[in-house]
Amino acid sequence: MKKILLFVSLMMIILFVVGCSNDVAIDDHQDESDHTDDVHDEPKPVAEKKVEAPVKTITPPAPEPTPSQPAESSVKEFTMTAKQWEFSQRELRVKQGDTVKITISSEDVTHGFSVPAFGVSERLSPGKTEVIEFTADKAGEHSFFCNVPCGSGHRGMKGTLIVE
Ligand SMILES: [Cu+2]
Repeated sequence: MKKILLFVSLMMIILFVVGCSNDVAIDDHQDESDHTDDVHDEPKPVAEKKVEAPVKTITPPAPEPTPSQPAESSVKEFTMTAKQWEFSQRELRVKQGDTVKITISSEDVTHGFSVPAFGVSERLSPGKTEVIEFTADKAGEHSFFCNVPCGSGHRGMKGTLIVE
């Protein structure tokens, strides 16, 4: 008797497991209601379409050339004259690293041409042309002036060398 009971319950269990796993409607395991399989089957939730947002690739701006590597240096030539009491050019503009070449002469008395920032100090004797050359390796605004006393307007003989 015991064996039969065991067998029957075993069968029940197997049926139950099979019925559930196969999703096959077995009357025993269905509700008393008249639900048909179709109704019973819940519509599978439609898998949400993953709309992938367009990936925004943010390109970092190209690194600027390092300031320690100045662009091509070149020779910047200037021709100037000195006279009482001014230089023919009050502003010279160059790029850092440029070679500055200044051809300069005096039109009257002895003058001087000095750019302390670059160790330039030239005496300009009348009738003589001097060529001054140096490397503008320091950025900034550097003053140049006459450093030979030449009269009442001597102090006004000055200008600016701009190194960018
Ligand atoms: Cu002077």
